[in-house]
Amino acid sequence: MSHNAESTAFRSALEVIRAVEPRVADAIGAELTDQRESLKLIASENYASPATLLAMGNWFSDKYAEGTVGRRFYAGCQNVDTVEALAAEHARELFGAAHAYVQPHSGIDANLVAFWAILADRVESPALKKAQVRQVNDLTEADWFALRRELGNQRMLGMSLDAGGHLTHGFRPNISGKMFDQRSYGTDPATGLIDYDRVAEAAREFKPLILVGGYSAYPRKVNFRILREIADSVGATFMVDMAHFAGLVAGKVFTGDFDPVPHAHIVTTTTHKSLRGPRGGMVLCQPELADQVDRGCPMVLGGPLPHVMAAKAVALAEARRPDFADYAQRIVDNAQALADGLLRRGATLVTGGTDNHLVLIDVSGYGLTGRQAEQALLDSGIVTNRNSVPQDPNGAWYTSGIRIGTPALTTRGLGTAEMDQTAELIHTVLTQTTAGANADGTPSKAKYTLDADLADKIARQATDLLAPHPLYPAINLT
Ligand code: DSN
Repeated sequence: MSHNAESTAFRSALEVIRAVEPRVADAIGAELTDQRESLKLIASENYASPATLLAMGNWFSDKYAEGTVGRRFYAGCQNVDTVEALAAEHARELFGAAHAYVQPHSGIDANLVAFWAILADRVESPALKKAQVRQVNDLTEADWFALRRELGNQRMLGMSLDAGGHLTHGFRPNISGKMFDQRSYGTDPATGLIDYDRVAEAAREFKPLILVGGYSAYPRKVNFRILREIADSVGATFMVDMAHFAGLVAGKVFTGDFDPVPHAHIVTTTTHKSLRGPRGGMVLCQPELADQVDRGCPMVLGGPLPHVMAAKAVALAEARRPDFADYAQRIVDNAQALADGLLRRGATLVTGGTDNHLVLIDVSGYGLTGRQAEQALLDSGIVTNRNSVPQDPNGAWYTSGIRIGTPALTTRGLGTAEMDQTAELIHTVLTQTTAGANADGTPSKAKYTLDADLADKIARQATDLLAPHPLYPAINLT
């Protein structure tokens, strides 16, 4: 691929857009500039390849394709079939999965598909048999609810939010918290690590229908073999949400007990985090759940997004190349270098380090809330997000943590030496930021003071760090 072709493609696209609404073209250009100039440490973000980005900007967006490959509710889906089948094939091969469903629009959607599939498998199949009907639509509503009450156990056991679990694992601001009676497993207060004996105990007491593994802010490997054994011991379905670490599974950094695919009945993911694809979701499952999973649209999803499925096929093809394994390993090497750099300078890290792509700094040691730290870092050109730490006294809004991750900077080509320099920049900002006070003199959880000249200096240093690693080097919009 010539550099020229990428540049021409994006420049031409912007020219076409500019002719209709120049402010959109300007915003797209400005977003590239902003992303190029900031030290992106948001653990859930990345930079998709030009091929992946371009696969999304076309007439596949115009097509309705409800249904599945070869079985659509609309005519003329032959090309959508091609890209959906390709994306699913790449996903199956990449992850060694029996079945892949690539339609979910996001991680929440993928989880909803999985929840429905599990409920339907557990409730619908026996219910249909009992009512001697062929499909759920043939049940009266009263029959359906009666049977679900009789047969349904809608309990979910997942990792608690402040230990690093995700909202969609049964928490109230998400529909999963309404669909399921939820109980959480946390982490050991002394080590910050999952205590599998405690998970087993909770499972024995609660008898969940679904045991959920996976996280969005836990900086360690999870032993999925043990979690599967726990699920089996109480007859639960074992579901893993690998959205954050799918790239590490794809790149074979997480193998054996730490690869969820051979152990879980069903695995969900997003495609845009460490996996470095387009913004979207995906479900992998064992054969017995495949029929229910494929009913995702229209059961819980709107019409599939064929342009995004095309981009998923491209990104998954990229992830099957040998260099993706090297990329995945470098993500972890960088996260460990960042963690070591912070620890050496005196930071407190949840679990004392990392063995995945993310690091969780407990910023209370700097006398700050997560919100103050997040803003002070942003003032200094360092983009992170605030995050709860286990047993967080500041709740989910202000928090006591900053979550940082390395997938994006690793894509740009930064290495371990630059991670140490990044640790220095973060530590300098956090030590030089002072928590502010409210008008009545009480401590504020949001206000802070950071010398503007220092923030500018750090931002310049951050830009210098990025300079040898230009983002999308082939793309010149001017
Ligand atoms: N919002 C994603 C994250 O940042 O982890 C998870 O949904």
